[in-house]
Amino acid sequence: MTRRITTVAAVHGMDYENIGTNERSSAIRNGVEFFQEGEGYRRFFDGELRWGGECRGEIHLDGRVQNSELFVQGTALLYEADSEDNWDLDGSQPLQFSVPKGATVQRSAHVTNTDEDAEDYVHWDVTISNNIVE
Ligand SMILES: [Ca+2]
Ligand SMILES: [Ca+2]
Ligand SMILES: [Ca+2]
Repeated sequence: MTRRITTVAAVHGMDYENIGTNERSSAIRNGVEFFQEGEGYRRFFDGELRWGGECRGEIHLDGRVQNSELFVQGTALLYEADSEDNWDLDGSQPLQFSVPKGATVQRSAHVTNTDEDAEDYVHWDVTISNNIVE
């Protein structure tokens, strides 16, 4: 049986500034993906927020369906340096949870800049629904 996996991710972030006002941004990201029973883990959602000239938040979710339940493994990342395209990883948080058949589950990830003395963060509220395709 095919499952339809619907993801809605609300994201907001803060870019700390030594001088002047901290820079904030927010967005909503959506995704729909289909899984067959027993497939191996594969990517079903990528989300990104770039803001403030220095920050990029990312979230990556992989899943597999077993007995109609969706098992999710993922990671939320915060990159911060002198451009939004930087690869200076300053924080990460793993995600692991499951979404029973017919259910909607919400999980949050709050990633702070743990590498430097800064107050940058990115926050994700992810809502995933696992429905049968009729
Ligand atoms: Ca900054
Ligand atoms: Ca900035
Ligand atoms: Ca940095």
